[in-house]
Amino acid sequence: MPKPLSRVLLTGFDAFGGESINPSWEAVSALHGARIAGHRVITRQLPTSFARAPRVLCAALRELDPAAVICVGQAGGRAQISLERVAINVCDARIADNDGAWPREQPVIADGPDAYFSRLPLQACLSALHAAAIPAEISNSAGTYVCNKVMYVLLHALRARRALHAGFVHIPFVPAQVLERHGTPSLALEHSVAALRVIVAATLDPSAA
Ligand code: PCA
Repeated sequence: MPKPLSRVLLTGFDAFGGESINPSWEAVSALHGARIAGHRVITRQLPTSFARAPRVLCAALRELDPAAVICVGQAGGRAQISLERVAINVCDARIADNDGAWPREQPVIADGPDAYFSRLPLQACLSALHAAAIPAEISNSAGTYVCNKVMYVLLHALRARRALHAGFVHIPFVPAQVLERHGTPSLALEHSVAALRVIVAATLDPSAA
């Protein structure tokens, strides 16, 4: 029997904030089962819930023992693929989450460090995205909503596993979400899917970027 491929875990979120879709899940699920840089992509959907998303993520980490983890979320209003540099130890919601929770000025983990830096090769990812003509930037804030919490919990959970690549990527709205939002940027889903492919490849094999 051939050895099964190492796994890379991609997560996306369910819809929130009155939207009927979340492009992060649309983009991530399009890659389920794909083989990239000698790894098999496994996907999981996280609920846009401060309480439940970390539980689903940590259960997936235990179950799958992935070689790399990239969590993906929607950042409505942003024009580019955002490679998040840092997660901070704050939950401060602007709107209720999908469970009706609305935390203000709370730590993600009491007594946790102020912040965790991404463990993705951000510059290699950025260069590879630009080489593929995909608009992308390094972002210095993942916000203070569920995505920031998920990124913080991910990096906290893996803090002793230094060899493992892990981080967070925000993607823009898709065009169908901005039909009546004059001036709000969007990016076609196929570009976000292509971006995730590029990011996974550059992460698993930075020399190829
Ligand atoms: N984006 C939100 C949470 C879920 C998602 O897709 C955020 O940026 O926190």
